[in-house]
Amino acid sequence: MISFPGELIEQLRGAQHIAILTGAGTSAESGVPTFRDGQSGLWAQYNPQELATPFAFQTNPQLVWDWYQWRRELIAQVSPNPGHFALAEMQAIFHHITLISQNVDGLHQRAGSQNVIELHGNILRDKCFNCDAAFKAAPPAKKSIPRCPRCGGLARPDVVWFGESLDSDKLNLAWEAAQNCDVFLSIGTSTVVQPAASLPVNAGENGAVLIEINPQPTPVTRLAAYVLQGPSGEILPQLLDKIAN
Ligand code: BJW
Ligand code: ZN
Repeated sequence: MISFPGELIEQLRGAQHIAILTGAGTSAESGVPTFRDGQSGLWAQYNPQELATPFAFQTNPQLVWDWYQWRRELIAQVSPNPGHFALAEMQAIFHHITLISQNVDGLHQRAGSQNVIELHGNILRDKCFNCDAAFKAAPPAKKSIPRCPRCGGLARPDVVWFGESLDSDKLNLAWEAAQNCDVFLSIGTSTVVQPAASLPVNAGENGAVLIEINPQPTPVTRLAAYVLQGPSGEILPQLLDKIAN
């Protein structure tokens, strides 16, 4: 059992508005690889410039498509972990929680979370590379790239690649939550990818109590009032138990 500082529990219980930012580490215990973890992260094996940029898709659409289809297949086979469920339950108990995720795997929603702000999109949707029209994602087994029913352009996953802008409505909601919360939790993210990485910094500058949950230090660690070092799938259920009882 983890022993949480009493003050941390009091601050969570008394918070008017809690904002939560999650990253790939939140899904690690479900079996979804993170991006930047040494040996196991996706970027240890694959070059982001060849897979997660519009230029990569323009240059070699089939390579990019195959990689996303492989990840879709993987995600279809996994389930939310106790960390996802604890966050969903927290949202149900405290109605003043904004959940912001960089994850594209939809596992928060599958665990029951509502109104998730998906900053980097969702891998389970496709959109047209040419005209942006949204359409239902191809099944993971589909090897050929579907065409847009509207303009004939190639389908691509509805995720945000490097060099692409985030949806401005979602980003505004995330900024608002970071600026107005009194407690901000940064969970399972390396906080190196902008603009998401600025959310905890911004919240801290606006007076929020910053809490980090991560087995490894990140740029946020030195700014955080509380650092809960360890896997979110273990820490979050215990934290929920403590604040709810
Ligand atoms: C555990 C755990 C366990 C392990 N429990 N924890 C300003 C300065 C410098 C650069 C830029 C800037 N502004 C924009 C940029 C460029 C770029 C950027 O930030 N680059 C940096 C890398 C330097 N940003 C962009 O291009 C963004 N667009 C943008 O800003 O548009 C405007 C603009 C354009 C051009 C120029 C300037 C402005 C878009 C970013 C899109 C990111 N896309 C990806 C791919 C999504 C699709 C896909 O899935 O394929 O999003 S990249 C990847 O990183 C993915 C993630 O959401 C994102 C963040 O990663 P995350 O979640 O933090 O994962 P990891 O792996 O990094 O960390 C995992 C953590 O978990 C670790 O800390 C572990 O310790 C921990 N962990 N097990 C808890 N069990
Ligand atoms: Zn189109």
